[in-house]
Amino acid sequence: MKIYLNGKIIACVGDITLEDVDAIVNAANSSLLGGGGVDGAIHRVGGIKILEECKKIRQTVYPDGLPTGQAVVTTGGNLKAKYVIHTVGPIWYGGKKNEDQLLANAYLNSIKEAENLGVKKIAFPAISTGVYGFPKDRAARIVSNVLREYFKGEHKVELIKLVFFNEEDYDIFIKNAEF
Ligand code: AR6
Repeated sequence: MKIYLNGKIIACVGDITLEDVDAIVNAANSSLLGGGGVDGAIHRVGGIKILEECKKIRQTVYPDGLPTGQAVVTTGGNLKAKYVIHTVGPIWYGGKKNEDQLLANAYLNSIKEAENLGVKKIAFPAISTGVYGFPKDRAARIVSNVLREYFKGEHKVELIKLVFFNEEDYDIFIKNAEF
């Protein structure tokens, strides 16, 4: 575990579905109807209620799916976390399709949703760095810069945990983060 910015950021190894924070972020896809990776795990542990709420979001605000970089909220179902913030990270196409900015947007819009909920402690998985193929070292630089800037300004969220699924991903983050 590594602590940054006076305890405002914690990077650690773990399973995000077990995190005891106010809200966990899901690396979803634009369908919001589930998938593999961390998305599959969150729906599996959180239960059917989350999927039902996602379906409702699709029927109302986002009939064409959640655009990349945006975020929406459901309750946490059976998870310890009270809420799940679902965001869609960019698919990596080589870096010329605005992937960096879209990844930053996914983090920032998720934080915005947390602020709207009035919650203080949230946890993120390493969005886009699995199936979506975003380079992990590059993601570490982008995410650390986005979060550093967030905490520099006026901020309502007090703790952001970055939960890596294995030691290797955690190490890549630690080596490349620019706090
Ligand atoms: N806790 C924490 N991190 C996890 C967990 C977990 N339980 N399970 C996996 N990870 P991915 P993406 C890590 O592929 O790249 C889904 O099918 C994993 O090791 O879950 O944004 C969605 O439905 C990796 O580091 O998300 C989308 O279709 C990170 O979470 C698509 O994948 C993200 O990997 C999204 O792809």
